[in-house]
Amino acid sequence: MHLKPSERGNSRRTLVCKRRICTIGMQRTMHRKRCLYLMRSRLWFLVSLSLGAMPALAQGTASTPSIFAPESTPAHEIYGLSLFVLLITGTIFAVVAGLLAFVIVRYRARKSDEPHEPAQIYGSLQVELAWTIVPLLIVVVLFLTTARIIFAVEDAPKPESALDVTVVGHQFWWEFRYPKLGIVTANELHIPVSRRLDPEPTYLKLYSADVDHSFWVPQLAGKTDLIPNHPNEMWLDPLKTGLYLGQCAQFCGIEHAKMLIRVYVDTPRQFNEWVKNQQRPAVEDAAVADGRRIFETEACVNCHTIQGTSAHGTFGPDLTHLMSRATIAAGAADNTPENLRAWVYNPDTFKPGVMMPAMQLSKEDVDKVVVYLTTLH
Ligand code: HEC
Ligand SMILES: [Cu+2]
Repeated sequence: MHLKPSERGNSRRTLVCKRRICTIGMQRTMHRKRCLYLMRSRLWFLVSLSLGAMPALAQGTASTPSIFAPESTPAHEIYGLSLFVLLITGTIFAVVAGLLAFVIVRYRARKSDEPHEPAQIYGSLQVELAWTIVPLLIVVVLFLTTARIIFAVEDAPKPESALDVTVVGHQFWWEFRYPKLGIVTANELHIPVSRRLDPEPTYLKLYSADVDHSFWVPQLAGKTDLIPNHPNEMWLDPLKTGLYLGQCAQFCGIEHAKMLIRVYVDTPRQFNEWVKNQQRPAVEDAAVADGRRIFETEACVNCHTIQGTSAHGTFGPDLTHLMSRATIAAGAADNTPENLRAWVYNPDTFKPGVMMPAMQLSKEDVDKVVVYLTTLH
């Protein structure tokens, strides 16, 4: 069947439309309108989606863990390596794409050309050797440089002054234990700033209480998995104080995306003050005895520890110094009385599918418990 070019265009559009969206038998103009409408609404959807994401990105380094701003030796090493790999692969891309573009343009079929088959070439030892050996060499170079960085990071000698922290991954939160300091906390890791001349790195021993997790704070080090029954180790030595964000980098269940990490790199003074406060037993305030009694008589004690009370559970985060943390539920919400109330009333508000059940307390009891919790500095 022969169609004029204009008809051809239209009939093609009709075909696409029929398959994708339109009902049969519509007039062509209708098709075009519906198509435009659909395309426009899709475009708007994408635009509003990206606009919606803007504020999160615009909040800057505090909300966007960047792999391009390393602040600790392992992260610097990885960053350097990634630039090297990018340089090599970028060069390959430029050469291949450039040659391809050149050939497509320079040797395109022209109107004046006689229709004929291009010259056929079979086998060329030189060319085949070249495209086997050159990529092989490139891969060997990439492999060796990567191996060198891995071993340099893994075999770095551990100084006496290093701080030891045990990290336990849980669905869906992080437990941090400082065995030499007798501290147990959750989700927010405090470490001292390191110094170039007198390094004070932090060594993390990584365990898992359930499934695979992965500890990843991009600005401080590469990812390391927390594997059940297979302890791993990693270290950090940030030279700049501040807050570094990270997250679980291994899908570990329904709330994996809300398993965030906050690493506070403190000055030595801040760190010592934090340690002293964490080592104190829980605050006991007679004014909130009601809330404490409810906490101690509910199942809360089976899952949570509060030093100096009958609560010794380890299934959930240690709450002894709950109010020293800026967020709750592994960064899912700010640590405010309203959020605590919403959380204790029904944790699914922030994290659907979380491992803490809604305890079916009355609103008044929740209020009392939360008033108690807010005294735990
Ligand atoms: C079955 C065990 C279990 C019980 C019972 C339980 N919790 Fe939890 N709780 C958890 C787990 C697990 C988390 C961590 C959830 C997450 O972040 O994914 C948690 C988190 C919390 C947090 C946030 C802590 C933080 O630093 O992120 C608070 C506060 C809390 N629970 C209070 C309570 C109170 C109050 C009760 C009793 C009314 C209670 N929980 C009962 C398991 C439990
Ligand atoms: Cu996880």
